[in-house]
Amino acid sequence: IVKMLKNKFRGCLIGALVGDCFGAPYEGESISSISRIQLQSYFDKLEGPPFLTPLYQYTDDTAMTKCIAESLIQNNKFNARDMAERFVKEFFRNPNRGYGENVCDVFHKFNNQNLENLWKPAQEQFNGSGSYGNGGAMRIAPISLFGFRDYDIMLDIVENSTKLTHTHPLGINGAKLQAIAIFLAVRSDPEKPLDIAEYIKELINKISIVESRLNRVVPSEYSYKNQLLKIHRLLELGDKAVPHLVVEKLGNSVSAMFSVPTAIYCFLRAQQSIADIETNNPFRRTIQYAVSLGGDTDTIASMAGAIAGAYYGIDVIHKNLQQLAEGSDMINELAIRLCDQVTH
Ligand code: R7I
Ligand code: MG
Ligand code: MG
Ligand code: MG
Repeated sequence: IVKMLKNKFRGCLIGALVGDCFGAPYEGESISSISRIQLQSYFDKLEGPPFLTPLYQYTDDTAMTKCIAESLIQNNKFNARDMAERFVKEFFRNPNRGYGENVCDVFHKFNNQNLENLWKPAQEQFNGSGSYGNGGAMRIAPISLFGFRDYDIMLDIVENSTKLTHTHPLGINGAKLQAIAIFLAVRSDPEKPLDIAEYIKELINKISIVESRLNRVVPSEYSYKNQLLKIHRLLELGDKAVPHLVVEKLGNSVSAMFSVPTAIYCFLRAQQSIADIETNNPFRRTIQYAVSLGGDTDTIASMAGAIAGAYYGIDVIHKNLQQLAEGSDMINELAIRLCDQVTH
């Protein structure tokens, strides 16, 4: 059981890394400009015989995921100051990892104010409404793993770690939804076919409770529960839910509301074959499909990859993809240490 858990932890964090690294080259492309044929050969080539290529660089998604994992491992609990310090250090060590346009202001304030008020810089974003970007959700995987034994503690850490940069309720709840999706995937047996209806039902139950506690009014069309219901309907359409329709219904943007449910859809859709994607590997299918939707491809592929990796385990991820991703040894090590921590 511990071995299976370790494989799932590694699958989750490496899945997030691989989605980030191989989705990044397409970030910001519109769905219409992405050729499905070209994407098929991109992944065929990556999984084929070795060829000379620099490593595929990870972006802010992984840089911040790494900070969270390291902070949890070092402190064996959530430590807001330590986590913020790691975000800042990491950002200034390499600010060119494609960070969100506005989150950089938070890092500069942390730096200038010597982390005096940990919560204020994020609250001040967007004239005080806080960011609803997917920057909280994109980095959440280590928290689902760390909190895998205690759901309530896990959700608490998700909330507080997200609030260091994102205080808009949609940003926070998007991070919670992504964390719950991983949490459930870790707990599902990959030897049995995933009960998709049950998985969505469980997500809806849990996110409904989260959304009922909203302490700020948001327009009713911005409901994660509604997005999950759309996922259900789209899945029933199978290949008739063409990529354009999926993007129209679920989105592919840098906002949490229009990217986290999309990532969950990618994971679920890839349980079955998908038109124009030729592979028997459900992990590859997940990220290739995520990238094919365009928009925030690194982040959506990373979030979908984290869920898929948490469900199937590390062995589903093609060795080449692991080897060609920058930082895979480091991320692998973090996953193993997180697993040791929760099993000891
Ligand atoms: O959320 P964040 O960390 O960005 C993550 C994304 C991922 O795709 C990464 O791969 C990276 O490319 O960036 O960074 P933020 O700057 O907080 O939010 C990202 C963007 O979301 C902002 O630049 C805005 O365009 C948009 N956004 C908002 N726009 C209007 N009003 C977020 N919150 C708001 C808002 O309240
Ligand atoms: Mg990125
Ligand atoms: Mg970017
Ligand atoms: Mg992105």
